[in-house]
Amino acid sequence: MKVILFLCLSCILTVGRAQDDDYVVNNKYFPDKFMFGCATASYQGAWDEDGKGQNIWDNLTHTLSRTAYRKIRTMETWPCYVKENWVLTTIGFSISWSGKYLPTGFPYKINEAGVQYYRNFIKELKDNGIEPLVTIFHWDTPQGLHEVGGWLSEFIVDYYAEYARIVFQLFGDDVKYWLTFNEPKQTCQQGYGSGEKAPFVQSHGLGEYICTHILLKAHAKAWHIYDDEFRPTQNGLVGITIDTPWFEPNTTSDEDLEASERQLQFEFGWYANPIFNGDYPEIMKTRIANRSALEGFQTSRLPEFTQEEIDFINGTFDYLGLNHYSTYMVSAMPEPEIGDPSWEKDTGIAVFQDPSWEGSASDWVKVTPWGMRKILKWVKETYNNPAIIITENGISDNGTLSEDLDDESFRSHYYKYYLSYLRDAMIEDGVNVFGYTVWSLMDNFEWTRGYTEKFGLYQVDFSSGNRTRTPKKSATYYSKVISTRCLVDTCEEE
Ligand code: GBH
Repeated sequence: MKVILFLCLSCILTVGRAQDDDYVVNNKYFPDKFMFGCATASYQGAWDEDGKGQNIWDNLTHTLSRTAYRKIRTMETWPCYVKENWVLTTIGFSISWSGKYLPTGFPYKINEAGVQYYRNFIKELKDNGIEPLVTIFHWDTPQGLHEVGGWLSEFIVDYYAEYARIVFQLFGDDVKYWLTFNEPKQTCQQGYGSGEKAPFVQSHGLGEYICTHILLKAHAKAWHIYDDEFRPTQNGLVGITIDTPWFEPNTTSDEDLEASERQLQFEFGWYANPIFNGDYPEIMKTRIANRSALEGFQTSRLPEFTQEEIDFINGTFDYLGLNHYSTYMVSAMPEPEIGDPSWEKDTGIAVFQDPSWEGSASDWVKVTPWGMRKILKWVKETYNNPAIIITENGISDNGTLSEDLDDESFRSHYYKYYLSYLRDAMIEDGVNVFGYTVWSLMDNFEWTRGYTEKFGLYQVDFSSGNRTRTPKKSATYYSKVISTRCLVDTCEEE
């Protein structure tokens, strides 16, 4: 009886928040200079290119068969937009650390053909008026570095920094927008904490903190290398992409408001706070230290930065990349019992989604466009109004070949409303958003979910020899948004 009552109450309470029936789509033109584009990532497209080296995902999907899916080789990214005469202003892609130009992941062996491949690609983009937005690391740790400790070894800081230096040297004359890492939380928390992503290390409440501590130093080192050695001649910008959902307080109680703030700090502030404000969020330092002591640890499971490290990491950004897809509800809960540690217990918050929210092929992506405005406003207020580009935002279908092309009321609708709330955030809340790239240009390899969740504006037929690509209706909608800078039929100046 109690349970039923609770469920009904929560339905009534959440309906108003979830749906904003009177909401009117923003009809103000986007600024002329706003960068619109598509995002992609190296490993999720091509595999087995000539001379490419192994990374931890190759190893898991092929050698160890740890995921149910084997990677299929797709065609290059570029013919797609060129052929269709897209009006993209930017395209995001990542460089593979152990890719064709650096097959071992180590700088002692550079493959000229691989260098030429990236140079041609970047030139092709620029010739078509498209600004390359390049991610240096999107989860594909070279296998050789993994075998000597990967992101749990301090040694990787210098190896990553050296890799970044080479990338700046080779391509920095033409690339003006760099991102050091894509979603470090997924590399660390999923790779070394929960163990849901490669390299599948399960070290709850310990491995993810060690990984993050090391990764943040690698990020800072790459930023400093650019700042000292390349910025004077290349004049580009170096940022980092951090992902976060919006966390909506379940009620307006002080406890639930605090839960929302705390969850955002554990999820996003964990990475953003050291880079933007100098150290881990206070709430993380306090909670993890307290829980560690009660668990019997001699020191906090959250490592401490020295003052020198704080000074080195603080301020290492020129802009922020934000990946945002969906929203969760949060509520305060009793302190989790002391026992085996975990990041979730360290947060101590109940996180859930509203069953009435429209879903997708990915259980974590619900259509909650209002969260876009809230997260942007929160980031602006918490980190002193940084320049932001939304580097990923999108929704998945099941990839049923004939049905999913007709995605007007699904994917086009998602983009229209997310972009509308984004535009609201710019106008109403003064958030400094300068660009947006959808995830993703084409259907691709969705990590441990293989080819079951498809985020592309272009459908890829993975069973056809040349991987036939067909635009979904959302591709047409988005292309129109870019060329008109307007989400609806007619727009007006701000
Ligand atoms: C992005 O991450 C990735 O950057 C991109 O490579 C990927 O293709 C894209 O998402 C679409 O998935 O399994 O319920 O625990 C988005 C952030 C964080 C979303 C981890 C999935 C796991 C949810 N991701 N999250 S769950």
